[in-house]
Amino acid sequence: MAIKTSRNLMMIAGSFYIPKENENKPFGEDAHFFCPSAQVIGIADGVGGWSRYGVDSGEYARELMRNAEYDVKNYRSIDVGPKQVLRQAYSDTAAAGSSTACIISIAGNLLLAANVGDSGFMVIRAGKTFYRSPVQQYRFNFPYQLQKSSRANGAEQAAELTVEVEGGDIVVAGTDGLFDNLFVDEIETIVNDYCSGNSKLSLSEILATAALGKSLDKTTVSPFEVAAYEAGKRRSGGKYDDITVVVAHVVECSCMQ
Ligand SMILES: [Mn+2]
Repeated sequence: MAIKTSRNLMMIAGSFYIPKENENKPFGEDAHFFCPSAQVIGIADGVGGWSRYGVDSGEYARELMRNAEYDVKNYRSIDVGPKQVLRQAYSDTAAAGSSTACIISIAGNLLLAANVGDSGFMVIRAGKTFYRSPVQQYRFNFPYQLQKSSRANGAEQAAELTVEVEGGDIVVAGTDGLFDNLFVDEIETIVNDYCSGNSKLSLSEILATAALGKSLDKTTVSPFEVAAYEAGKRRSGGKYDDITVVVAHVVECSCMQ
């Protein structure tokens, strides 16, 4: 039998998570995973407003991501697409609360994603931002979110995104703790410095640490402050939040078929 060899793309990913300091919520409200065998990234950000009802939305986000990871490993909904993974994980999740969610996969030369809310990703090619996923929100600081037992907040509202990628591209995915604190050009600069240097830290850790630095700085200008201003509100400096960063390097591989 002849063995066909084709060029294919895959993601090699690493992640870094900095939860907000809160003794009642040691894990924060973000959750994420990377499944190398299925080539799937998942990111979720539990919505904090539930705290006033005594609900830890981090539970919802973590259960949602556990279910998504279990699904891609065992049931391969990913063969249908990221939105099917989200549908399945959403219907399997029983915790109270709500969460944004982003599922990213790669098929051939296409990056595929299903995204609800304001987590998301960008693709950097040759040092420049090539793509940034759109944010879904009802209004400032109020993103679309998945919530159990709510017809208005299900997986069907996920935006389905398709981006052509090539070897050498860098995918930076994260929650709003990253994107509300670092501007796109700041992320580009960090990525380019990393690629031309020889840091012993991972790129995801460097990005998360930079976002944390800005989140604690009340004198800096942040994307959050700019968005607030555009919405007629005043917020100064960064936004202290849970910070999740997943960085995936897109590489060519020879795969036997
Ligand atoms: Mn957040």
